[in-house]
Parts: sequence; C-alpha cells; structure tokens
Amino acid sequence: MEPRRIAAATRIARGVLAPAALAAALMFPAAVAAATVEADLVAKPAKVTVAPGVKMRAWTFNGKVPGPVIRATEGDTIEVTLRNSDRMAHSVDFHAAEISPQVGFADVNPGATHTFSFVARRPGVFLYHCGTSPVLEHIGMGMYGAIVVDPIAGRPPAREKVIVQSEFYGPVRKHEIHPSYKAMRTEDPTFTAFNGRAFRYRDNPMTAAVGEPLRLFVVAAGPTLDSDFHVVGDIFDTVEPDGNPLNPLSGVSTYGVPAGGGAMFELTLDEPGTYPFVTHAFRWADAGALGLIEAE
Ligand SMILES: [Cu+2]
Repeated sequence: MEPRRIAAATRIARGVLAPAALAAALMFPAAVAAATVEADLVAKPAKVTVAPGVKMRAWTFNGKVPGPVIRATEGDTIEVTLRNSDRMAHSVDFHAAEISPQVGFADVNPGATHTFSFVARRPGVFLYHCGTSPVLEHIGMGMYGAIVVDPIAGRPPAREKVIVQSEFYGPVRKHEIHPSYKAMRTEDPTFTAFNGRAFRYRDNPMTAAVGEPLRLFVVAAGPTLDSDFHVVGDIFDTVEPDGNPLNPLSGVSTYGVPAGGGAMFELTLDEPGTYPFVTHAFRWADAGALGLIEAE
C-alpha cells in the first residue's frame, strides 16, 4: 500500500497542449482543462469510531468512513483503481459516471485489483459506494464516500466543506456497535452521522466568519435515510440539486437530499452566533446528524 496514493485523488496533468491543439482548444475551452484524476481506493476492514465512545468494525474504503473525497473538474477523466484487501468481494459504483455498470462497477475478488475510468461530464456532488450484493449491507457497513466535480467555469471563492450523512444499525455492547444485515433490514438506525461519527460537529464545531460565503456539499449515503438538510438561523442563498449549476434554487430553508443523492448549499451567516445544522427529520437529528457552525 502506498499511503500518499490512497489519501486522495491526484491531479496529474492539466492543460499541456501543442500550439495547434491549443488553438483548437481555445474554441473548445473544456479541452484545455481536461486532466486525469487518480482515485485510488483500497477495500479493507477497519475499526472506526461512529459515535462518542462507540467503535465499529467497519468495511471501508481506505480505512475510513466515509472514504476519501475525490475532487475533479468537469471534463476530467477519473481513473479509478480499486484494490481489494478484504476477504470478501467488493466493488465501487460512482454516481458521477455514465458507463456500463457491469464493466466499471464489477465485483473485485479478494486480493484482486480492478481499474476503470470515466469522464466526469457533469459538474456536481455525487455519492460513490460499494455496489456488491447485498448493497444494503455493504453501504451499511461503511463503504461510501463523495466525489465533487467542479464546474469548468469555476465557482466564486467560499469556505467549502463536504458533508456525508449516513446511518449505522445494530445493538451497542461494551462500547462497540454490532451491525448486522438483519438490523439494517428490520430496525431503526442506532446512530446517524455527518462524516461518519454521530455528533462529530457538535463536539468539534465547524467555524465561519460572519458575512463569509459558505459552500456545503452534502451527500446522503444512507444506506436508507435521506437528509432533510437545514441550518438553524439561516436560509440558503442557493441550493443546487446534485450540485449542478444548471439547477439553481434560491431562498431555501430546508432541502431534501435523497439517499444516494447530493446537493450544494451556499449560505452566508449574517450575525455572530452558533448555528446548528441538522437533518430536520428530527428523530434522526437526535440520533447524531446534528452539528454546529460557530460564526464570529
Ligand atoms: Cu463492499
């Protein structure tokens, strides 16, 4: 394993073109920007913390729940390498891809490595997840993450954060949650979480400056719940379903991100204070999907 390669996607080539190609590219600006982004993923079990004082033996991408954020620009080629370091088959399904799932998202056997690529044609924020059957179990065990595809035209400066909401199922004994497929099928989740840990940002709040634009990329990984995303004390200036600038909504207080979906939320906090952010399905905010933004 090469830690520097698994930590994140790596931009390896951008905009090096011969003069003739450059002239052509000037007429088609997207061609100038096309780059290859490596998304190096390792499927492996890992013990993670999913709630204060509660661990879980998770199935992960790269040892973390959620897996690494992949960042690219519209038009980039995403080269995905999935190495399976577990004792069961896994796979990875990118919602940013428009390709045959039988080829790209195929099961990868223990010890094997699978590479595929796709062009990120549409800007946005998308889920990726293990698609091996039963998908409910592979997502419920922790195999998901987010990819952000920035629009080719760029976005105005803002303080950005990627937030993945998900939930965990099963009884807690001796400071460990014992997840099971049965619990995922039949029970309410024990914990809900932003970025893999219940109350992560209640216990370590995010910070912002008054008047500063904030941009939150929210993905609902599930496996089953959506995110009814809301910031207490504010109204979103802009919400883009799927994070696509062609889908702008304005003046939205609460917006539902479906399980498997994503959305981009822009906001500006006008007064100093502590602003909670939640899924406004409050049964599930109470279970952990509640954080704080401290604005000064
Ligand atoms: Cu899996």
